[in-house]
Amino acid sequence: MSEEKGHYTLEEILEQANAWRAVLAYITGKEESIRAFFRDPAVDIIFSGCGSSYYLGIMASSIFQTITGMSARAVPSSEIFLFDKVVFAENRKYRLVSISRSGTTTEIIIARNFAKENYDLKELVISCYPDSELAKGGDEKLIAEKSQEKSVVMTKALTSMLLLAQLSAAIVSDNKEYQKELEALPERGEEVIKNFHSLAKSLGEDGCYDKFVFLGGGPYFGAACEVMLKLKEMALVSSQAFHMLEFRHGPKSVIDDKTLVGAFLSDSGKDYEVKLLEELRRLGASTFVFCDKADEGIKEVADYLVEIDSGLSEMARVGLYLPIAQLFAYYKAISRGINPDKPKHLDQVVEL
Ligand code: F1P
Repeated sequence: MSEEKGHYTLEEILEQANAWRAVLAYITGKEESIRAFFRDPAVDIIFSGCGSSYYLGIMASSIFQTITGMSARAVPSSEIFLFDKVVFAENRKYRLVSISRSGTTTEIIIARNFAKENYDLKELVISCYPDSELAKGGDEKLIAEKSQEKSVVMTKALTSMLLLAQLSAAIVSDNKEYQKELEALPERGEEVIKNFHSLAKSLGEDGCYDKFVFLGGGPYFGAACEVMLKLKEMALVSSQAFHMLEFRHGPKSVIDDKTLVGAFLSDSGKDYEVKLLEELRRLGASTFVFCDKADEGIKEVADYLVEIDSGLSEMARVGLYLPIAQLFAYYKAISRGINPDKPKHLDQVVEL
């Protein structure tokens, strides 16, 4: 066992493609129970989680709704028992999808018990631990067992549980084309990590930025939030996340020449997003742009470019960008002398 700083985090980031392979193998044979759980199209799906698992819920719910057409949204687990009328409307039927790497976070357990007692709903658990309290109490469970982690910060567990949610959407909607795209992720993931590891390292080690903003719309908003959290947790730097065009409405005031703006470009919003980046560069920001295929317009607004060239749709390729953003946060931590395996004030699980 190595004592090297950040050893587990780095290993877990780099082995993501294999973790996704294990998820793809695991899902085979689970199709019927997944279809049965989501059979009633008239229910609203609530994704619940804390921290990274909540941000994963934001990604998963926007993808799930887009792919299946079923109504889905994400809430932090605590909202379920503290503000249940905000979460659940009268005369609606719900299904709960509880997401937790550990399956033991106190709030998600309270939330599930509260929701089951008061709203008579069925629950699907997405986790990495089959014998956790959360997983054992779920009506259905999907477990990314090979994605259990030693590091406090979540990296491969997050993208593996995201893949479980994406595969569920493909299965429920019987969308073979989407399923095929998801099956291509491990191979694409390996290429992306190989091609952009050194960019993530050099930018992470670059000390000329002191403000970090991550932007994304649709399925990429949750990704922007997650990277914002990774930078805070691993590197202890101040970072923010916004919906892409929302950044114009006030937050752009913080921009100066020490600001790095990370942007996950979508297919749906690309033209607007490129114009926004033009504006932010005029204000002094540097841009760290994630896209699939970069045309001239994108190249002109990107100071640092992660062009993954996967050929995959915007709902399939979300997880491909995350290893590079995680590596960026990892090297930022290392260059600041911080051990990303054991971030300040944090434990792997928050148990109250
Ligand atoms: C959720 C979580 C993590 C966070 C922190 C504490 O855990 O909030 O996102 O990084 O280390 O726990 P879980 O419910 O997914 O196990």
